[in-house]
Amino acid sequence: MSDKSLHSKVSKGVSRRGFMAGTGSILGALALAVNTVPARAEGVTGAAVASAPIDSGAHVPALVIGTGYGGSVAALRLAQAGVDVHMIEMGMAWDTPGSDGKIFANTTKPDYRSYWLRTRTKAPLSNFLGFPIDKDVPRYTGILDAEEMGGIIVYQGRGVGGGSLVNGGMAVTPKRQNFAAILPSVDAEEMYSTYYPRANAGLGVGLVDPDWFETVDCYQFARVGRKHAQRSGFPFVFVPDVYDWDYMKQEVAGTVPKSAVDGEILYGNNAGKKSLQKTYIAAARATGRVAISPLHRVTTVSPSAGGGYTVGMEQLDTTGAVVATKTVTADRVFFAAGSVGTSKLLVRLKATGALADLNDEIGKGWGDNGNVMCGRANHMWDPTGKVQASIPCGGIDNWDAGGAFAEVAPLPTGIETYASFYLSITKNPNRAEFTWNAAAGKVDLNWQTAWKQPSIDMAKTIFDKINAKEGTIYRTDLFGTNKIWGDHLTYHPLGGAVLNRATDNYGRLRGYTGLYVIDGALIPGNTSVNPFVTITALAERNIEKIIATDL
Ligand code: FAE
Repeated sequence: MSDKSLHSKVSKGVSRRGFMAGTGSILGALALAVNTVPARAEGVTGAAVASAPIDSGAHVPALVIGTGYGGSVAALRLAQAGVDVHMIEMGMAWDTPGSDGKIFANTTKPDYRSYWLRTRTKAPLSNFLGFPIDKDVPRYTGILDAEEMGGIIVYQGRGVGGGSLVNGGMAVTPKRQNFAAILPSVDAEEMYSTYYPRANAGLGVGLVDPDWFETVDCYQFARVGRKHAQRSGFPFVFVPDVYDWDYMKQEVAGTVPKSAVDGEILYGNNAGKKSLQKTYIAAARATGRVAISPLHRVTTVSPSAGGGYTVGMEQLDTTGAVVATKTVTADRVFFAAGSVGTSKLLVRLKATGALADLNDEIGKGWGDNGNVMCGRANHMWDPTGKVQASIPCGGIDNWDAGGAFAEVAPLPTGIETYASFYLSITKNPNRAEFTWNAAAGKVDLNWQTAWKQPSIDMAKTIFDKINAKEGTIYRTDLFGTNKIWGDHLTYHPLGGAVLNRATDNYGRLRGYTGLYVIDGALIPGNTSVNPFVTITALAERNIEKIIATDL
């Protein structure tokens, strides 16, 4: 795909609307069957190797750590500027079907592909009707990492495409009046006139057809969510997404294999979702200048004697075992391992002396984007539907009044649950710090579960009122027994190497020429909406400046 075609994809409807938030929710899995690893799944490792992994001793002009949003933007734009790029990705390539003929597992049937090196699933919704739903699965380099960081579980995508492989695709540009609080040192005019439109174009963002939305069973849950919101005086807004809406129409019409309408999302989507593999990464590969090494995990970065940087890495097999260690050199290194991945690397490298001149802002300013989940129990006359599209398309906007935006999220269980489910993004002011734990030889995060209370309070400004109006109650069976709030997790980690603090105003790490941060670690903890459009737009802004002035 050419850059031109990437840009030509901006949906006019989307860019005019000044979107509102939603979130990438997605949900628990009602697992019934657990697969074992089929013998041919091992071939996935082979496929990764076949995609030309980097050789030990190699030298590359630009090395990008991670293949999520920030990394993919950096790779594409550097390559277009004539720079050869090698991307290093700890997860799999996700380009080879398993024994069921599909690359990705269904949300309702997690299997060996679903979790990153776990022997038991860790579904965001842990319970249903009070019963735990997690299942044993074979340990494998699966797609979703549920990383337990002290007081919070941070969900992240693993593989070529990063979070775009597992997320809900909700592609939201924050309201302009909120931007100064999100990235105070960045020129808003420039972002809204150039970089947000460029990011939306590159990502292929579009909006559900509002007329079609009114007619289909798979969005009954959202129409019920809208009705309840509006009856309590809250605005309901449509939220853009990177799902191919025409494909979803065909799914509903029964003319193509079902994907979102069959609940595919949390463990990957086999058809309609425009993950980075189909957008930025496809365009980057098409330049002929970008190579990717999947199942390679960067462990060290340090200055080389002859200039540039020495980068150490481990090659993994699909059990997570290290099968090789490699050392390469690079003129420039872009940290794009995600907020947690980049922060953990930088904190360790500073503390252990490999990058001792990094400043004291490294590891600071981390937030959860105020994520909190809850469910409401509807009356029998308000069913939310047996079939629910896994792609959310609307939400309740109470940001100005209460500091919350609540995505009306699907619960694609395949049965009628009479539940309305929500993932709220809230204005939570708490910020945590990553620190080096020398005794344990690992990086810790000091987030406390109790720090979610401001998020719960803000979400309650919406749902207490709706419950009072509708005569309904909260579900207490989704996150344990007798537990209303999903306050144990985030889908939206942000910060840890904050722009204009740990780096300069364009992501250049202070203390080292040629080292850059270009992912969610730059954003100080909250975007007021789902983060990936902002991460992409900021990366577009920063890489343009870096190419113009540093190369
Ligand atoms: P990210 O996409 O996480 O990419 C980092 C990559 O680096 C990953 O592929 C890692 O495997 C790799 N990596 C990490 N450490 C290393 C290492 N040492 N060596 C090599 N590779 C490494 O980073 N956001 C939205 O805007 N809308 C949504 O609808 C939405 N829904 C979500 C639903 C779920 C379930 C989840 C988990 C997230 C969701 N998000 C959503 C968040 C979004 O995916 C996330 O903000 C971005 O993916 C972050 O982009 P980054 O480029 O920072």
